[in-house]
Amino acid sequence: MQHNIKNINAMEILDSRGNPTLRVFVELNSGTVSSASVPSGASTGEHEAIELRDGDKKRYHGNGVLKAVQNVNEIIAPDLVGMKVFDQSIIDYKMIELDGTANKANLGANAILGVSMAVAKAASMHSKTSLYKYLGGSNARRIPVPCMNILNGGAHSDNSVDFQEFMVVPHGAPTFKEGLRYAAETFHELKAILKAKNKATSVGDEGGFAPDLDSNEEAIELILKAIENAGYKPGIDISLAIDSAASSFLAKGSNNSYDLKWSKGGLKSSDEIIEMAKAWVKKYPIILWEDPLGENDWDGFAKFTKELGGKIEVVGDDLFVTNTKYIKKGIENNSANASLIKLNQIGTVTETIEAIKMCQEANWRAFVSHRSGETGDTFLADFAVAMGTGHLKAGSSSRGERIEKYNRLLEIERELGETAQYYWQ
Ligand code: 2PG
Ligand code: MG
Repeated sequence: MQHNIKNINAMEILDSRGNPTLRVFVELNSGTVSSASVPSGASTGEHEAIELRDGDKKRYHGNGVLKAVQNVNEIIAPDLVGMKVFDQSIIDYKMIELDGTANKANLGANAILGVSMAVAKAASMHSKTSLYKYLGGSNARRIPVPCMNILNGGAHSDNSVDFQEFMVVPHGAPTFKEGLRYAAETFHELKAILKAKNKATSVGDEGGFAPDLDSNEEAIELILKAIENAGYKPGIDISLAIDSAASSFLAKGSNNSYDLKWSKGGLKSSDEIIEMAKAWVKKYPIILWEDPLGENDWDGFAKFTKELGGKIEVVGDDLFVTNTKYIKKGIENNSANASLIKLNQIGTVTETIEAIKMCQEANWRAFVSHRSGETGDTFLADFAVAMGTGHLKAGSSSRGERIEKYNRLLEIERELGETAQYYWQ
C-alpha cells in the first residue's frame, strides 16, 4: 500500500542552544518523506517523560543522543515498518508498549516523539492536507493568540530577574497578523527603552531581552511603557502573561518556600507569593500566570487558583507535565484552570491530544508551548491551530527558531482567508 511506512531513520542534529537533539525521517511506500525535530527544555519538570542522553562525557559534555537515534533505527523502525501511516494512535501506543516504562525511560521520549511527529507529518503530506487540517479536521480555523515572551529571566538567562518569562498578549488585535505586529513593535520599543537606560539588549534562550533589573516588578513596568510607546493600550490591545517557573527558585530542600535568589529578594512562603500576585493582578493587566508556585506545591496552587482563578488563567506546567494522570488530579482539586501543553513532556502526539481533550472537557484551557531549546520545526504552529486552543507561546520576535513558528501561523491564516478566527476566549 502506498500509505504504508517503508522506512524510519533518525540522526543527531543541534537545537537552538547548541545541544544535540533528534531529527527523524519517515518514508512511505509512495516515496513521500517527512521529517520532524525534537525540542528540549531547561526548566524541566521533575515528572516529565525522560529525554534520553548518552552520558558519554567525551561527546557534547554527555548530552549526545546517539542512543536515542539507535533506538529509532534499530528498535522502533523495524517494528513500525509496514504499518499504515494514518494509524497515529496505534503507532504511538505501539511505541509506548515497546518502551515498556511509565516515563519512556527505555527508548527515550525524544526518540518516540520524533517518530510520532514525523508519522503525523508524513500522513498529512500523503493526504495532501495541511498538517493543521489533517490533525484538527476541516473545521480547524482558530489561530492562536501569540503570548510573546519579550523579557527573559530565571533559568533562561543570566540576569537578576527571578520570573522566567514576561509575555505580551495582543488579544485586542483583529487578526493574528496584526497581533504579531503589535507584539513585535512592542518588542522593538522595549529594546529602545533598555538602550536609553544603558541596559543590556542581548537576548535569552527564548529571544526576549535579559537585562539586569532592580526587581521583578520593574520588568512589568518597562513592558507597559513599551506597549504605550508602541501606541497600544495595556489591557485593551495588549495584556501581560507571566511564567514564574517557580520550581527553578524553590528554596533548597523545600516544596513550598521560594528563594527569589536572582533578584536577591529573599525567601517567600506560598502565601506571600499569592499576596504578591494578588497585588500585581490588581495593579497590572495580567491575564495569565503560569507556574506561580512549585511543581509539588499542590496546596499552594489550589489556594492561588481560589484567589485568582476567577480573574486570570492559572496554568500548571511543571505541575502537570502534559500528563493526564496529573491533569486529572488538578481538575479534581481545582489546582489551576489551565494546563500547559508540551509535546515532549509526555512524548507522543496521541497522548498530547488526550491531555488537551481532558482540559477541554473540564472547561479548562490548554496553552500550547514550545521549549526553550527549539529547532526550526514548525509542527507546533499547526498543532495549536488543529487543537483550537486559542493561544500559544513560541518565544519572542527574535531568534529564527521562534520566528519560524509565528511565520507558519501567518501562512495558515493566509490560507484560511476570511474563515480564520482570532480571539482570546
Ligand atoms: C516553560 C518552558 C518554555 P523550558 O517553562 O514553560 O517556555 O521552558 O522549555 O525551559 O521548560
Ligand atoms: Mg513554564
